[in-house]
Amino acid sequence: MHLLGIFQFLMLGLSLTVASEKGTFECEFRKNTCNIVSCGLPGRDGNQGPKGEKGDQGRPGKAGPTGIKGDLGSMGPKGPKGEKGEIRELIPLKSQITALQGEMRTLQDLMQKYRKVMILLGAKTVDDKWFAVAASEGTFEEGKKICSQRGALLASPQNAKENRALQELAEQFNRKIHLGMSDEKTEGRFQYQNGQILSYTNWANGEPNGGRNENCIELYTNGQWNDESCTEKRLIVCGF
Ligand code: MAN
Ligand code: CA
Repeated sequence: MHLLGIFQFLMLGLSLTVASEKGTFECEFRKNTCNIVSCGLPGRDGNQGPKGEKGDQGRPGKAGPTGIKGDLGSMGPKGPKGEKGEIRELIPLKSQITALQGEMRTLQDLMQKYRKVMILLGAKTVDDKWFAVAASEGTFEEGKKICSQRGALLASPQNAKENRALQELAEQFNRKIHLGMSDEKTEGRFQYQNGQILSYTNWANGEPNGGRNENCIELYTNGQWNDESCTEKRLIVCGF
């Protein structure tokens, strides 16, 4: 009984020592080494807490594939009025035109001189046609040959203007001219060398009157025509 008393005394001392540690040790003890005897069974889990706040925005994802082309947009509004064109760009063009005009005048003067010399030599221009004296005399056949050798045809006036030019040559040389038309193929049916019927005539009064004896045409110095013999020798004028 004496030993039991000593043991109880020691246990009481130990209890008092533990209690004097301001409870700190006891709390630590309970936290770390809690057991059935000193703390009891753990309680049930608590209820689910309230929903948390919305998180921060995540990083943007990768770019998606290229989309299909959109429709054409509507026309935009009218733009502002442009500035006045650059007149300076026209300056070189103007000087070029002036230079060309000068060259044209020179050429025109030159043409005038050629025309005068040609007339002197027995040539005349009518629009785009040229007439030139090729021989002082020759028959119809000789005349056709001479002109053909020069790449031309015996003169065949096809309008009053051309006829007037030939008349001037006849006057200048004071000779009648063999024209390039005849009715050798068909009597009374005068035609050009290419076979076409005459589109212009300038017969003198009463002409043609020679029938089968006069199948060619001569041009008088007054410009009128007479049917005459193809073998007569006349001034030969070629048409180019
Ligand atoms: C006169 C006229 C013409 C005729 C010639 C022939 O001038 O009768 O019609 O062609 O003579 O030389
Ligand atoms: Ca005649």
